[in-house]
Amino acid sequence: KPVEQIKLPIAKEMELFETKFKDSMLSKIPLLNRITYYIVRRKGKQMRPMFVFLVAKMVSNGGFDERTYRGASVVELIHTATLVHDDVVDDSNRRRGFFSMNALWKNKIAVLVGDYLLSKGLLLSIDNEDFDLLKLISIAVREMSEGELLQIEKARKLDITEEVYFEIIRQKTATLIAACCGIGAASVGANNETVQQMRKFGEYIGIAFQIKDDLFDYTEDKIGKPTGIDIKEQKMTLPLIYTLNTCSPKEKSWLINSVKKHNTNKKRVKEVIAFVKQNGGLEYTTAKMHDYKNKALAILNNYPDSDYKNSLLQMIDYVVERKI
Ligand code: 2DE
Ligand code: MG
Ligand code: MG
Ligand code: MG
Ligand code: MG
Repeated sequence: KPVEQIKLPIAKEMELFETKFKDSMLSKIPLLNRITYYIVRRKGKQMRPMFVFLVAKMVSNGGFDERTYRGASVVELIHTATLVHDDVVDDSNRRRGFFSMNALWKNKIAVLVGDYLLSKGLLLSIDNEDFDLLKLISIAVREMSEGELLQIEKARKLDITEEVYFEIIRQKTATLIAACCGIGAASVGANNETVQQMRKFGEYIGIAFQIKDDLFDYTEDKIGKPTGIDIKEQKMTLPLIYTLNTCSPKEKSWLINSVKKHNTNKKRVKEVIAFVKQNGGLEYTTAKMHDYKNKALAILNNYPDSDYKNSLLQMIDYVVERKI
């Protein structure tokens, strides 16, 4: 398992983190504890805490601080809050192969649980006077909210530009990974230049991560992941944006018509996917993803070799090569 391999140099930290993260959600309200119990059992790969720990260790040559644990808990709390809210916003019933919060408890409860997790994250920093970490995470919260709204405003427009697409994914996805890497560095007292460099590093990986996610919507369904969901939702992502910008006027109006009027017709969506592929939309998008991967690699080159750096290198590979 690639992720297990990557975790090796921080196995002890990840194990201790488990308990700390669980404790960070405790409440006096029984309903909340039932829900957070469900969250912990359905946890994801915990890539974001891994970024916090690996960056903290890489920039300080294995050094560590209790603040690093709090930084990891804060990012995982905020990440969980955003997913809970995202599934409400997207009206999505599934998350990580299980029922989403809103599917099980309805929107009302999901919105409030998201707010609770957000406040617990912010308070964890405030109570410990980790104001530098608090600032980094707060920037990410603001940008994610802006990114979601920018997506609502622009992603269904057929004349969306590549520039706007990249701004949406930078804000909605990359900014949180940027915060993880910045927080990792800041938690061990790295100077501002290093913190900013690590934020950039995280941003590049985050952009590559979302491009990969958007590519999944066009790639053959071999692993039980549905394709064509973004098209059905009329969400324009890079493969389609590129195709719209490079095909003939006649093909363009067919595409526009497909997305505008036939987006719920499965056969037509499959034809759109086939057309995008034939037009080189996936090669183009994959090349862009690799550009961002290489930008992230270039930053890592400034740091001396270590097990932590090695894990971060594997993490970058995992982001662009993963099958789910
Ligand atoms: C996932 O995008 C992006 C999530 C950011 C959500 C941010 C919100 C505002 P996708 P998937 C809702 C911030 C809220 C806070 C801090 C409580 O494309 O496929 O929907 O994972 O991704 O659903
Ligand atoms: Mg979503
Ligand atoms: Mg969403
Ligand atoms: Mg997606
Ligand atoms: Mg996704």
